[in-house]
Amino acid sequence: MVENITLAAFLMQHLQGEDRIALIKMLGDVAEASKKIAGAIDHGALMGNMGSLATENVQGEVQKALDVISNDIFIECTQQSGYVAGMVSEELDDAVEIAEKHHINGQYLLLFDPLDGSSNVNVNISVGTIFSILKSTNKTPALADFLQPGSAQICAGYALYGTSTMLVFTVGNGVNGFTLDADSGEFYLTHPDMQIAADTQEFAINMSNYRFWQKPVQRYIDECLQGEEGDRKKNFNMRWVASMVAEVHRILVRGGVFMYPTDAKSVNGKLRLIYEANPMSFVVEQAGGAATTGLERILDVIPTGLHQRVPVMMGCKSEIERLITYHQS
Ligand code: AHM
Ligand code: MG
Repeated sequence: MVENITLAAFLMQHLQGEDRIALIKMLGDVAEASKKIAGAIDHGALMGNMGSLATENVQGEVQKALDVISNDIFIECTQQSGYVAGMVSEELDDAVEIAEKHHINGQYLLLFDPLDGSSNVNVNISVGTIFSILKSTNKTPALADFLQPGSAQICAGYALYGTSTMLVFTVGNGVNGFTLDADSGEFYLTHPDMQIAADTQEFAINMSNYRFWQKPVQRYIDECLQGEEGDRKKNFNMRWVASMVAEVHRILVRGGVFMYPTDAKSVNGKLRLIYEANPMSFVVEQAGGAATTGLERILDVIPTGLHQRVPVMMGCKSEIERLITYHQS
């Protein structure tokens, strides 16, 4: 074990301020949900978890898709903390209201994508859960309470179901990563104070969309591909996992940039603002990186809908600054 500090001990020692007790409880619940989702993913086809909704397995039982199972697990584990007043999930059209009697201790909002990159499940490649915590001014949160800019988040992070299960989050003073010890069921601090490298030679983008991108993104990628012979005077490597959580985690560990920009097919990009782009942008900025739509800081975008999409470019700060310059010129 790199550091023998459990998640629970870390939270007790490091969290400060008026939200301390609420965050200890809510992050504990998110960790519990992540463990259970990891278990459902691990069992995969053995549990009949791989099918799509309303299909039957060989025993004639109705199968549930893993993203629906993950959504149910996340809600079940987090709704009864006494702190959560409302939730938004990628899997549900409308916000989930929590009755006032169930959040006697606070008015926090939990926004999440229970299983990001879920197209990877059937091919046994990494997926994740993304979450964001906001404060509500209303005891019974209205739509407007959920539509706060990402800069209002008090906590955000992700669980990565990869070669090991990890929980990575920020409460606004840096980023820390915890690895699940499957034997004890405890998360341990393994990646303290994660920082994105200041320099990189790696990018992540779905290259098959090249012809649909706008000029600034084409220019950036062209220059990466020209390598040593081009203006950048260095060779670049490329990765594409098709799981934002896995891409951002790789960037936190070994640097790089991740992009899902606007394109001619999807003019607002593909990723959702309030439960995908915002939490990941908060984490990336807290690790010394940057996150932009190309035209504005993602955390400054004022949301207009629960499932609104946004163009995303995030990671190594100097590369993001370069992309912003290309978009401005
Ligand atoms: P999802 O929330 O439906 O899983 O979609 C989001 C995912 C991201 O994790 C990933 O970056 C992107 O979609 C992959 O898109 P593509 O299929 O174009 O490669
Ligand atoms: Mg998603």
